[in-house]
Amino acid sequence: MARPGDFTVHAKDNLARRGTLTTAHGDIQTPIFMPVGTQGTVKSLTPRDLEEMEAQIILGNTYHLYLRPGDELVARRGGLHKFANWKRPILTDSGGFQVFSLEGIRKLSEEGVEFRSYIDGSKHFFSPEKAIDIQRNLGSDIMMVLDECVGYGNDRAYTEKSLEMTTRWAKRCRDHYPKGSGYQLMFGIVQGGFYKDLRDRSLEQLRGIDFEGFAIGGLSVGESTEEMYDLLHHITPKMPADKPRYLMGVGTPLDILEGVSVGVDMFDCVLPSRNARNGTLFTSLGKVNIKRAEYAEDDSPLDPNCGCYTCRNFSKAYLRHLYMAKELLSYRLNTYHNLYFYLNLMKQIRQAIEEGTFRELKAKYEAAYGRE
Ligand code: PRF
Ligand code: ZN
Repeated sequence: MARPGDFTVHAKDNLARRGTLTTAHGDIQTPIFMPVGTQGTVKSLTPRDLEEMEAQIILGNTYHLYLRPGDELVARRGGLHKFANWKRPILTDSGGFQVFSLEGIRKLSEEGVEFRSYIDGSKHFFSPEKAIDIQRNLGSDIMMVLDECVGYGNDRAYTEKSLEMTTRWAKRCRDHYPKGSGYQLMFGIVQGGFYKDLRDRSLEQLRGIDFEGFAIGGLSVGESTEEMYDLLHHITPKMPADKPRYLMGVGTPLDILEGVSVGVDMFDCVLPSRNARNGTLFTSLGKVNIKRAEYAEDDSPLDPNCGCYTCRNFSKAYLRHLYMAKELLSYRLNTYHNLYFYLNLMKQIRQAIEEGTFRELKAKYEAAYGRE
């Protein structure tokens, strides 16, 4: 019987891996994309929708759920799975990104980070231990350590100091919840900005701490695609081969294919759901901006090759109308399609790795999406 934290790689196609990660709420087939449910909901969708499109795991945010409705309130309701009626795995981000990117930080110290609520401006403090306590109250299957996501353009001295602190914080998180304390897994996060030797150092330090998986943080923070790919190619193959690798907050369909090609197993990003609400839709033939006038009387489906509820039942003309009228159904149908598209991309990726045809699949999407 597999136990939470077990990770098996079944097949490889060059560096791309096809694996299974076991959690307390079921197995995850990798490579996988995790829809983002920041506030305990993937915006506009029900758990039934997500199950129907075969979402295997969703993401929740420590930062948001701590501020509202409060992690203790969620714990009293039996945890996030029960509260949100989501029975499959959940990964929670630590707040390390939201605190640093969304709001004015008050004070960053060895002890932790003081920040102001984006809701009412009140002061709060996250230590590494506090970030874990909150994630224990939420009851996620995978907890992330508290890290500092270093923004693009920081100098070497700052980045070096920051990564050393992120390592100490990672150690404190693991010490606060040693391996085997419960069903929840804990992933470390590699930082180090765009300095390859600092990334190496971050990875070496984290490797010495017993995590069930490793994430790459601090990418997609304003750098060019070339810089991101260069770093991904450098660091991913060096990460422990027997543990899942998670690229945080990335990305476009091409970014995901690039990540998989160097050995990434897990992804999350707001792109498909956020773009859906802006009317930008991902299709097998490339991006479609549904608000364009050319679709006003277009009776064809959004994507002729898509089997989702939206594409099977509605025309581009109707989707454009809903968008222009700002109807609630626009958000829902568009989100359903975009997430279905991403999950279907991952399914194709898993199959291609098993069949040894990943290169061909990647080339096909590069043709449809063009390399920027
Ligand atoms: N750290 C954490 N969450 C994240 C990131 C990070 O660096 C990123 C960077 N793209 C997205 N989400 N904790
Ligand atoms: Zn569709």
